[in-house]
Amino acid sequence: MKLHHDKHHQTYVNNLNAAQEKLADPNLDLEGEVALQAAIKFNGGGHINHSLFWKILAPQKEGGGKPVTSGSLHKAITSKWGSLEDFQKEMNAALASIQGSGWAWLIVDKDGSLRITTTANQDTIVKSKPIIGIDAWEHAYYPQYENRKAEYFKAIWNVINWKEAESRYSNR
Ligand code: MN3
Repeated sequence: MKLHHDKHHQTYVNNLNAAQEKLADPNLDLEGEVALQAAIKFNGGGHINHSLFWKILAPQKEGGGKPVTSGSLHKAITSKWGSLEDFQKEMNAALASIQGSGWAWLIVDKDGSLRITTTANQDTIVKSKPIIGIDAWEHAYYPQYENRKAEYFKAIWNVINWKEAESRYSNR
């Protein structure tokens, strides 16, 4: 599975920086400030989401796709979903349910419980900690899979960095 994201991640960063720069203008009125919030939410979310995405993916030769079966995350997933396969099935169903652009997430709530959720556009996870995030924007799969979205959702598990996921969960 190829990754195509470097340039477009930079675009979110550039647009975030531009919006933050404008926000720092002492002559900006309140209307201007409010208008910039959408750009900050979108591009800031895009930056945060992709920063996690790159960490949570790894090429197969670097261990991508290889579940860590000894750790606390694996234990928590199998106790909630029965098996890793059943968890992946539910995550893929969440990915498939996204209308338009968005992300699917495995998150851990403050009480330690795991949950699958989705966000629209570049909305990011606040208040809970994302463990795995999967980009379900068309740009994430179209270059390699065209409209075969389900194939992308299946293949993404071959490059999930379970070591990183485990460490995000156990260091929460
Ligand atoms: Mn993307």
